[in-house]
Amino acid sequence: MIQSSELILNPDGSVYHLNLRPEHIAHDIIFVGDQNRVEKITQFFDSIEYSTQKREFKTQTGIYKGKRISVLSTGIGPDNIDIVLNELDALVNIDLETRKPKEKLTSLNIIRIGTSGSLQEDIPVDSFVMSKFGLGLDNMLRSYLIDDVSITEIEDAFVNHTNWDARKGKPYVTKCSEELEKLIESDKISKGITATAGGFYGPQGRVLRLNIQDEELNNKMDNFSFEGTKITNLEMETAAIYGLSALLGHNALSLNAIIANRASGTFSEDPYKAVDELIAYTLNKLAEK
Ligand code: R1P
Repeated sequence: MIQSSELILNPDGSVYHLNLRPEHIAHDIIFVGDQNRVEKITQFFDSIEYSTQKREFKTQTGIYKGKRISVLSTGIGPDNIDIVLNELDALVNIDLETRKPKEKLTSLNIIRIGTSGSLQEDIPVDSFVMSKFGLGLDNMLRSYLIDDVSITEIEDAFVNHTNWDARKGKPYVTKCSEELEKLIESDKISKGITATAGGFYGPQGRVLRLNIQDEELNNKMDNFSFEGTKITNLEMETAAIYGLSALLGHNALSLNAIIANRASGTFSEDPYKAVDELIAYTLNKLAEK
């Protein structure tokens, strides 16, 4: 039995941070970072059956073209992804009454619709990127036993290529769900490795007033390629989502609208438009499933 200090439930039986009970979530779930993006998606739904919010975690569940979908905001960063994935998994794979893992496990389908900065000149602002792999520059996933899901060959190649300082912890590489990749892919979407940082400024090479440990890191990432696959973009959730989903038995895919190009120093003139287009594209693909 899992103790109440380890799996914390609210008085109404909902999981501690997400405020959700098992009946409140669909098996197809869209993640967004920004809580205001939840309604940008559910405004297209035929109906909404449930809404809740605690802190940055806002969830709405409803029907889109006959399909039950939940949309959930994760907030920013891999630490939040740890909370979101563990609590969602508890909703489907732990009996909250007996506090024991279920024998028959359920796989959720998770698609992130995010915003991100491109590292490649030829992946311009307002385009879309699908993350074939997540490259975690944070250390969150390394609290778990990840040998079965992490891709050591790419990790080692990246560490060598960047002369990565071991004091920052070893980067981890995780993979998307091939099933969801096939469902969503099209010639409109670039594919590559998405680097996930544990912060927005120093961890992504932005210098304001503080010196950073490796000023050349973004250039080195831009030049990195593993068997022809390049690092396309830099954001703050994908590698953690892929890693925890793989460990827990869920299917995950991350899509990002490129709103900044770090190589050319440009920012989208209308970032909301690109996000809206990616939302419409993804919802229609999900409805076809
Ligand atoms: C940083 O501004 C946030 O934006 C990006 C990053 O991953 C980080 O969460 O994604 P979202 O727009 O989905 O939040």
